[in-house]
Amino acid sequence: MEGKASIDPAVACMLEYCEAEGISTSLLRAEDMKPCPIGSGKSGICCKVCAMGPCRLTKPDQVGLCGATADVIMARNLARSIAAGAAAHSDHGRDLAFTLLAVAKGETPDYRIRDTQKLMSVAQLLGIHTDGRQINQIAEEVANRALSAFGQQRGEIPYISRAPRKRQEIWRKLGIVPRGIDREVVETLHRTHMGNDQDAEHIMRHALRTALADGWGGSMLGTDISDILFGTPTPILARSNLGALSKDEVNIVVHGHEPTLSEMILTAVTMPEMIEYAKSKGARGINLTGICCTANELLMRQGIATIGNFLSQELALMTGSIEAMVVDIQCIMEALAPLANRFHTHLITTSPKAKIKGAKHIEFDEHHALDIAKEIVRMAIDNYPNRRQTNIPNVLDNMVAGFSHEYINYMQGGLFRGSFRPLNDAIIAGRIRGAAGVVGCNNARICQDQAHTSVVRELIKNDVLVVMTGCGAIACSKFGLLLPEMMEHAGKGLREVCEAIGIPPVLHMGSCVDNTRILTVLTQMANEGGLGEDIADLPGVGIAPEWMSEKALSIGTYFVASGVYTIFGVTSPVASNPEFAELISKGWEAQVGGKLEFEPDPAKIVEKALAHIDAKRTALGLVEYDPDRFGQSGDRNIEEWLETPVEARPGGARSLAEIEAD
Ligand code: MSK
Repeated sequence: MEGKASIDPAVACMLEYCEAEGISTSLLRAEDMKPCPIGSGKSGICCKVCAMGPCRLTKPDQVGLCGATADVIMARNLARSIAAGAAAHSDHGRDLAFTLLAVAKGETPDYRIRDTQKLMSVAQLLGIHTDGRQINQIAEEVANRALSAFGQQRGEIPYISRAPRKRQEIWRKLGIVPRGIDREVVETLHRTHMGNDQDAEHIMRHALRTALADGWGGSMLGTDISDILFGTPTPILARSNLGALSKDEVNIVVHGHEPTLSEMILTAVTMPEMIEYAKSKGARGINLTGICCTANELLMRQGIATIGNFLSQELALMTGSIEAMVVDIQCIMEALAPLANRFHTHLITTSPKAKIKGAKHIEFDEHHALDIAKEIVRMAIDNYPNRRQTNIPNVLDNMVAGFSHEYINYMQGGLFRGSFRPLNDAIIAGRIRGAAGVVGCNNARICQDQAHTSVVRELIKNDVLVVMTGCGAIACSKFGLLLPEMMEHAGKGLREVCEAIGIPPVLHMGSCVDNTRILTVLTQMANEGGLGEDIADLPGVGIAPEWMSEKALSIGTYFVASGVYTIFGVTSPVASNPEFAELISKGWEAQVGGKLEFEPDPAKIVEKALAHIDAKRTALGLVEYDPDRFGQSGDRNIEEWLETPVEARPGGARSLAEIEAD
């Protein structure tokens, strides 16, 4: 990578340490190992679906040994990545459904249903009868109905009915409503096997269906069941960055994506017997923090600090302060194992689906969750006396997280009058220009957090309300962007709305699975009225400025299939084939209303996003966006008004305090 590796001062500090100690990290390896220009789709395309290849196509009209053309190879590669991403998210959702089933059957004494209201609303969405039934009976049927959505062979997965009616009709007309979550993933692998589906447009249409099985299937079930089991998030204050590691407590870091074990570890670390045990080993207590989306899960519901996003995972170990890093699934670098061995850290894998050579494996089983969590916590405590010199950067920021779609509804009117009317009205009036979902990973090929933060700053400056998830949200949390104070940097209209409701202009909505919360928000906005009838009508965009994972491709594709213009940064896997790039941009737009584009320059991403938002405003017949129309109300004006001498105020009006002082 050229230029700075990260804008995060904590990371910069740790990289200096790496250099001094001669330790390699992904950020440094990115300098030594350049991406393959053909495999990346930049200057050609590579097919390796059979043993006659890999065939590398680098010249115009060149074909593979079997005659496969560049567009078909590109479609196969991209569709397979989308299927892998959909499989990862959905398998996560499936495991949560199994946990809910075990809870309902009374097989897991350590878990309980924390949000019965959410259970009821999910039951209703799934068409499950609730009147006069016990909570456990309803939960069991919800879990079984969720599980059947994975293996279903015909018909439609249940949450399709949650989308705006017009959107459902588009999907049905195109024949892309998922029949079953697993079925669509398997069919992608079948279609892209050597010598099968060999029409790029046809392959990519099924990729849309597969991604929908993720967004409106596995992921959405994952989010809903997590809320049922662990609580639906509401705003919560928390800390962010490596400075949240403790110098004199046992540090346990959870990393990956699942809330199941990490919630139990949280229970274990707050038990008096565990705290006493930590003290007996010379520590002041136990400090639980997280990385990546396991962190986001604990943050959203419990306010547990995040110490970093994807590219900070190796650096966290080098602080020498972590007694145990407990990992579950996804986005966990293999490099952690040799690194942990250089320090005193126990790297503990816990999923039956994810082992790492060199790590300790303590397999998680929800039937004995607390016992396993206590074993892990004890192991971390026992490791505390082995701690040597620590190197924790003194970098810390605060954030407000916890914006579920239920809370966003509630904050616009309270318990009885909650709705999306105020948000829609603010967009219609032009106070808010539009909305953007800025999500996704870090990528070692570009400066960490720079694209996320610059895109978000520009959007709010231009009166665009931003919702975030995943590592993008963590990036912004490290720079104070998730605090209400950031409204100072928002456009005048957006600031008025944030002041009136009391929210930051950037809302943290959760982990990468929780991108489905954004789908629900978009649906509620479309259903509320005044902004068209469909998600594709809304003045909104999706952006993944620093993406790297296959899950990001699946998320981007289900947003496109749901009608959203989605822009990916960093690099384009379709750069060498402009016709194919057109197929998933204008081609998809003509079919589903959303399009997928790749644009590495963050400034151009913002330009494209704003142009799209304005075009949607025009199509809806809304007033033209004017950055100076608003700003006459709000806290700042009250302050200015109070500073104005009474005689210079219109009508000589006085505040209550001034009247009382007289
Ligand atoms: S953890 S998928 S690096 S957002 Fe969800 Fe972060 Fe991307 Fe993993």
